[in-house]
Amino acid sequence: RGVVGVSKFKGALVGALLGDCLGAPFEGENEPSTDTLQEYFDSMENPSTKAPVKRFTDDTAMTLGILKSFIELGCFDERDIANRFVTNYFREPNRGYGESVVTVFKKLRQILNSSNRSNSETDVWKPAQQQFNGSGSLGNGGAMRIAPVALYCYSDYKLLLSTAEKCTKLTHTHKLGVNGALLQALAVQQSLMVDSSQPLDVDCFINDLMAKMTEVEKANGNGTDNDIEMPYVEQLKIVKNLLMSENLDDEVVIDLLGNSIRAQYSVPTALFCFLRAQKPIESIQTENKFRRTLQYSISLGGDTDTIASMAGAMSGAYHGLEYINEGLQSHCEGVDEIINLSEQLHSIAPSPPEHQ
Ligand code: F2R
Ligand code: MG
Ligand code: MG
Ligand code: MG
Repeated sequence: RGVVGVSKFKGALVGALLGDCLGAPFEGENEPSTDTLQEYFDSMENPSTKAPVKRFTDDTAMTLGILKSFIELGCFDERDIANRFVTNYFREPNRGYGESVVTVFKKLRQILNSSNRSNSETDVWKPAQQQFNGSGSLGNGGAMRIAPVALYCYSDYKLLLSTAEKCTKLTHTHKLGVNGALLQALAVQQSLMVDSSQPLDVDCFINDLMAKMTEVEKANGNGTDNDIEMPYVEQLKIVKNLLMSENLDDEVVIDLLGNSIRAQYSVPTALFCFLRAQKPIESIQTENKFRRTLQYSISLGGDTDTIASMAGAMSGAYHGLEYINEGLQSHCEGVDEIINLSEQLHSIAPSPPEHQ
């Protein structure tokens, strides 16, 4: 287990940012046409294309909050992250946040502003627990912002799981919301750890994730009231089967894996897009597997910014920044800032024990 290079840190966060910015214009649409997306990506790869910069959405706003908190405090601090979520939301409420998570921000603002109160009145975990009559959110809002946790904790598996869980539970406490974020964190961490100079062993990658998610779902419970014991492991089995099939029918992928704002029906989809893009896709003309990952993610429609962002984090973590087309980068808001922050996060992230 070696030390992960800075290019992979930058790739992961630039990948997440580009997926968000480039996917956002299509969020909530039915599948955009193949031609529309081919032209869109061709023009975005051209740095001289004159187009308004693509703005990032809540996915990146929340990622930046976590990233800056790690950098400034050098550790995970729930109150600081909660405060950044709240401050960022009230400064820029029009970044396309989830409908219900706003209730959490409003309650958190009161809690964070209150002084001289009892502990239970200043408990930052409470508002998320109260969502949806106490069942908690199962949206993908925990997963979409988890990349900085995967990077900061990459060398310590237990710390990665516990930190990702806490970070998610500030807004999402439903088991499906939490376990979805854990799956995303594990997928980004695995992508960091594999050597991109070798072809990706897709089978090995998915088998490793299945083994880890089996442990996670056994330990955490599944959060469903139906008889599916391990919903994420089930979704991963579908990912594996789809990866083995020669034909790739978008309708089948959407039907089996989903493209919605629910974590269960978007995190495995993002993983599938990343892994499927290791091979050519007939409807997409590019040799670049990072671009292919984003273009394919967006082509499925639905929650395009978030699925492309999560898949982009995995792909960028695997390939590293140098692999990501500079033209694509130049059309997205906040790229220089996130590259700079990635460098800072890399300099403080603990190395594997044998390298310390
Ligand atoms: N919100 C959006 N997109 C829609 C509007 C964007 C549009 N382009 C615009 O600019 O106006 N995108 C963002 O939201 C998703 C992440 O959401 P998050 O953070 O998980 O939010 P929330 O509110 O917790 O959950 C979202 C919805 O999921 C349903 N839901 C969640 N838990 C539920 C439960 N236990 N029972 C029933 N339903 C549950 C609810 O409908 C929530 O409102 C990302 O796509 C991000 O890009
Ligand atoms: Mg968004
Ligand atoms: Mg299509
Ligand atoms: Mg979204």
